[in-house]
Amino acid sequence: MPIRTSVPDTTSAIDRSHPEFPVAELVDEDNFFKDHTPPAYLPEIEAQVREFIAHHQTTGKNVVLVTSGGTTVPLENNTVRFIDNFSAGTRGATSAEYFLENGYAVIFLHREFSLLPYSRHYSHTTNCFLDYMDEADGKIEINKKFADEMLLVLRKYRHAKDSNLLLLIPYTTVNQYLYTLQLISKCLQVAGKKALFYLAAAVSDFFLPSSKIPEHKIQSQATGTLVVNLEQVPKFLRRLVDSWAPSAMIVSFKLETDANILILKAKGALERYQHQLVIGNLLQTRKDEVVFVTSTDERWIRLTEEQKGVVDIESLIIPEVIAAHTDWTERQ
Ligand code: 9Z3
Repeated sequence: MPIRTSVPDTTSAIDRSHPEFPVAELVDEDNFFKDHTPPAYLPEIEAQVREFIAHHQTTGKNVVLVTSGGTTVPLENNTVRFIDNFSAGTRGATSAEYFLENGYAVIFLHREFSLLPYSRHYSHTTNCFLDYMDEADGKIEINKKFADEMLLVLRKYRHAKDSNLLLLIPYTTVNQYLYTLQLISKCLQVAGKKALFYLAAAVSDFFLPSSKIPEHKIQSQATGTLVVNLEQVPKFLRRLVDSWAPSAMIVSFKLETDANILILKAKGALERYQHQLVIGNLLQTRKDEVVFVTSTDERWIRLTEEQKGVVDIESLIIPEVIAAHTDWTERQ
């Protein structure tokens, strides 16, 4: 049975005796886990992750955790409404393919129903998947126009699957994401320097603590307004760098919409969390250019005019990230 993260947990509801959730400080990561219950399926995921990592201890492959998609913040336990973070999952799913092509094993922590490696070529497109099919002599076949490319994708997909190179782990809510990220990080400790974190998921900065979430759908009020007081999500990247995965290389993404603050914010994240690399991107141009920011350097990677819309920018990003990982590993 596949794990379904989009099914809400309805066992808790508003608890007015619960103390106010404090503003984000060092102890907040601990408070967060103290005040929020882990998803019930977590032990199942732990078994899958441990098995996958143990397998790649024997193959000797580097293992990358790619996070992808946006987290949700439910406003009700029986969730009708939620706040979402923007991400189709293109960056994560495409990057995972290039990591696989370059010899990494991939744990793909993704928003359930967002884009997946390989199937992304045929799902969520403007075409229905049936547009890729034709009928010939009463049988279904792949439309000749797409067949050659689909064969290449199929071969790569089968290779990843048959060689146990790709582990798909879903999340939906920010709570599920954080618990699962923590779990996988701790499991990956055994891989030491061979572990790489590539954090492309769009994680909410704000959330509603479980003690303030009503069980049932919020009813419209006589006033006609709904006021929601969100708390700040603790900055988990610091905990990831310091204690969950201190021996791994960590790459995070910084998303902005204002070009004037992108580099500043990326540098701020590096200083704050002391990890190895921040990849900055703007929502408007994310498919065409990104900037690599390290403690010593900032460097743009851009598609040429001819490449735009034809070449995946991830085909340029991933070899650079891998070179940085190799270089960093050698210097440790
Ligand atoms: C990104 O910046 C990703 O590249 C995108 C990819 C979400 C823009 P798509 O899936 O989009 O291809 O549609 N991810 C990081 C977003 C984020 O929330 N970063 C945090 C921040 O900027 C730091 S972890 O503060």
